[in-house]
Amino acid sequence: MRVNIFGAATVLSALAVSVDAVSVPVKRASVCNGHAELCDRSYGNTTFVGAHDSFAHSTDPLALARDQEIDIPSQLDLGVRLLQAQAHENDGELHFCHTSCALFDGGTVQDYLTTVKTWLDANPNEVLTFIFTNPDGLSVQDMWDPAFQNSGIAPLAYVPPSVPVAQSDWPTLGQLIDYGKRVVVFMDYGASDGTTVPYIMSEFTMVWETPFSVTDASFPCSVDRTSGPLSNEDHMYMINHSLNIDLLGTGVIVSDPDDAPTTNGVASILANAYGCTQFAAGRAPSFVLLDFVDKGEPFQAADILNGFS
Ligand SMILES: *[C@@H]1O[C@H](CO)[C@@H](O)[C@H](O)[C@H]1NC(C)=O
Ligand SMILES: CC(=O)N[C@H]1CO[C@H](CO)[C@@H](O)[C@@H]1O
Repeated sequence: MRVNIFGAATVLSALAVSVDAVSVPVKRASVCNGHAELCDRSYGNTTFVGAHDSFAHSTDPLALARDQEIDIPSQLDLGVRLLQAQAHENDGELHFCHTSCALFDGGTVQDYLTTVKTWLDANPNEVLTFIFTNPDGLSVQDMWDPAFQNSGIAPLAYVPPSVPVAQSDWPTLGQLIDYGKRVVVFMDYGASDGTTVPYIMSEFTMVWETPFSVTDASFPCSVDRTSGPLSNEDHMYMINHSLNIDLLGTGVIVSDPDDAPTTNGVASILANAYGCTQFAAGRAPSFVLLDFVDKGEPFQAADILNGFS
């Protein structure tokens, strides 16, 4: 009897697969980004920890332009699921550099993406977001797309049916994983808005940010960079939660590793997040962007914001 029921179910599910082989995934993820509950949670309703200037990692305390201490695979292994980075052209190639390549050169974007692809292959049930900063407006088609294609990440990148996507309209993490589209790519300037390179999406039409280069430890919240036509409440949002110090009163703003255990502590992150909910219909931030992600308890804070503790 048991055997028969089992057999019938197998035939039925095999039928479902053959009838709609293109759109029905054969296997469904049961744990997504480390939590079973997140498989049914909309991407737009999930809080992710992000690494600011993820490529600018160094253990040398004299490397003042560093914003991280640990490398990209270590950041991802810790639980970082948003990688932020800023690119410039260096010798005709796209490099991740902090402000200028003379100050901190993190190597080519293609090498960086290849490193991330290796990690994604080893961690198939993880959804990852990139927010890339393109201050020089370098061509998405000629410079960015080749780096994504050559690294093998482009086929994993999610392309929504139309843009901008409202906060409540994103697929669940389970859907992104099941359909093999578990990388979400945003760019601040120069995205092609669904035309030439549709997987590189315009950040501010869907994600607003709090101010950056903050030197006030109380992190007063306000909506800084954003763009229409969606209302701010229909955007996801990112808190830029890193505290900077004015280097010896010179006006040069650098990130302060000594302070990171406090800034990345649960109390400081939650206070910043709760200060922002007034601009987001009571919702928590989608992204908590941090310097020195290995300090403090940011993943505990994200668990609280996601309702897990
Ligand atoms: C997700 O939705 C719940 C319930 O409305 C809310 O409490 C939480 O802040 C939301 N989180 C995000 C990141 O939108
Ligand atoms: C201080 C800080 O973290 N600033 C960052 C806020 O986010 C934007 C966009 O991702 C970055 O360009 C800033 O450097």
